[in-house]
Amino acid sequence: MKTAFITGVTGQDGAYLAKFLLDKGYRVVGLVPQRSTSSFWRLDYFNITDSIELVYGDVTDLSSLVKILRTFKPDEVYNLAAQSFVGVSWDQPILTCNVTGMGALNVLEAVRLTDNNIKVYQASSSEMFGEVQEPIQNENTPFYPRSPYGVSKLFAHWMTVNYRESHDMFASSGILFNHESPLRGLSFVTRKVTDAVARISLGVQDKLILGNLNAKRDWGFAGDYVEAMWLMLQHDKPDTFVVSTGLSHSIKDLCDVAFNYVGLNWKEHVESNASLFRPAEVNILMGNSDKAKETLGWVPKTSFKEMVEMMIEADMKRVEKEIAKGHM
Ligand code: NAP
Ligand code: F7E
Repeated sequence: MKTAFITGVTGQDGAYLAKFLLDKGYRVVGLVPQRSTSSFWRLDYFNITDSIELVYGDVTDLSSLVKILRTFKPDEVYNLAAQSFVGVSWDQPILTCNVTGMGALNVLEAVRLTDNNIKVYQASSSEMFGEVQEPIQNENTPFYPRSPYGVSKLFAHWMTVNYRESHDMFASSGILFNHESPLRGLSFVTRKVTDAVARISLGVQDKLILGNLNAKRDWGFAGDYVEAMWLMLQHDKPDTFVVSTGLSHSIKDLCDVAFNYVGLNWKEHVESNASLFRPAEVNILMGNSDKAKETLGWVPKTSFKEMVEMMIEADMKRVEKEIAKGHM
């Protein structure tokens, strides 16, 4: 039986990946940072909280990572831990760089110090392309990050490449474009929209205030994307792969699809407020994942529309339960 160690196991991707690996017969060990209130709602969603060995530790604490690797001797490490909200990275640039950037280096260093045969997956991001240098981005597109988050991810990406090249480690970097699901945090735009659509259609909200409606993203489904992470570590050599759908939609398109699904016109409910604009915006992202398709046999399975509708269905059920309990 293979053992996988996942940092960020309580996040969106952590939950999908843990479920995916448990279904494959892995022993899954998950890192849990100390918080005043820990929440396992995403793991509970899949009913897998008790199937994972959850251990306290933090990616900013190298000693905790070394201790865990020595104890559990994993075959594969998936570094998903991050301060992942781009907007907050301007308010907390140092924390973001410590967790998202230095945290990744700590994971690589912990593996090098413990057993450099352990395979490492680093969760890199399309935010590294930022102010895009080519209309469609692939593994050879130059980077131009536009936020402290993007800069910290670029540091982590190059560290992963550097550990691969200088320490002969199996360290792969997945440059994943935006991916969403019913487990997405409520502050990200897709979930903010689907949650509002559920509330508006059930009569407990009227308006939705968003920021820049013209930004465009290449949005995929998290459940599809965690398979690509795993495939990267099953490949015969470590490498860098773009994971995307190849299609880009604006926030207006997102609103249109989401409000249409419940028979509403988004223009009657959505307002754009400049206070929610970012200091530096990533205007458009669109990825080319041909390398992942040809090398790993990975293709996205879920369309943008299917994903948005899946998220609305889940939000409707949750909001209906809240209304029934009088929690509005
Ligand atoms: P997420 O939901 O925000 O999850 C982040 C996880 O990191 C949470 O479990 C969080 O735990 C944990 N974490 C935060 N600080 C930590 C620390 N100091 N030590 C250990 N764990 C810590 O993010 P996601 O959407 O699942 O994304 C997973 C990874 O992929 C992240 O690295 C993200 O930056 C990257 N990524 C995401 C996307 C996307 O579209 N989703 C695209 C490209 C790359 P708490 O909740 O307890 O803080
Ligand atoms: O913003 C615009 C916003 O916060 C998407 C993270 O997982 O994907 C994610 O980063 C776009 C931006 O995601 C609102 O200005 C408009 O242009 O959903 P988001 P993100 O910044 O693309 C990448 C790949 C990651 O790696 C990150 O970890 O939507 N937008 N109005 C808004 N965004 C938010 N959050 N809220 C709004 O009201």
